[in-house]
Amino acid sequence: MRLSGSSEMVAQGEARVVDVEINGSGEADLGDLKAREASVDISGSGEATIAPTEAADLDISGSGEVTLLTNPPRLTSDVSGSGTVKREGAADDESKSVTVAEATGMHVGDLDGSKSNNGSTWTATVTVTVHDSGHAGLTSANVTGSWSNGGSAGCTTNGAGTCQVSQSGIRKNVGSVSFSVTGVTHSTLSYNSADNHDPDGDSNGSSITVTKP
Ligand SMILES: [Ca+2]
Repeated sequence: MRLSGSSEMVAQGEARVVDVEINGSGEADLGDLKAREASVDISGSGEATIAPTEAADLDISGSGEVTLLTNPPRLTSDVSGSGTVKREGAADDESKSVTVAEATGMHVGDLDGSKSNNGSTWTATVTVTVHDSGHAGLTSANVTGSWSNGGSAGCTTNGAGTCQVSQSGIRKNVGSVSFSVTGVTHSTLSYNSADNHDPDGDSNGSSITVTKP
């Protein structure tokens, strides 16, 4: 395709080879044209944007500008005058980086409730499991939480990463109580409450309800 004067053209689709010749101040936007090879010849102040996958052959005389959106393995350019070749694709490739979040911290890995009858009252017990980021039971984590019927409770996990809190003396007219974990502390790991989970689904990992026996 040939452009002369100050014409503009935009092309899309697919082509094996695209051959552009611009005389004057024409503009060719072929960034959306899937081509394996592109050949651009600009004389004057023309501008061309190309995105060839395999090869680019650029010939610029004057103040023309070619923007290369891809990073073709074969690139030949002959620039004379103040012409420029911008390699946006190359710049993008160089700045690409992969960020992998480092797995650290801890979270509640399970909450299980149990209850027992004590004559005129009942007792609710919650077993808390604290996991490290690899979901292994974490020892020596200090769990604190609150009961829905008042009061707070805390416990420190054992070698298996579990500990228990319980509330006794609950009146029989109280049908259920909930225990909500309000915090977990550890000497080295920080608490990520967003990771709390419960494998058996009887809680959301942060709060569990125990119904009376
Ligand atoms: Ca559970």
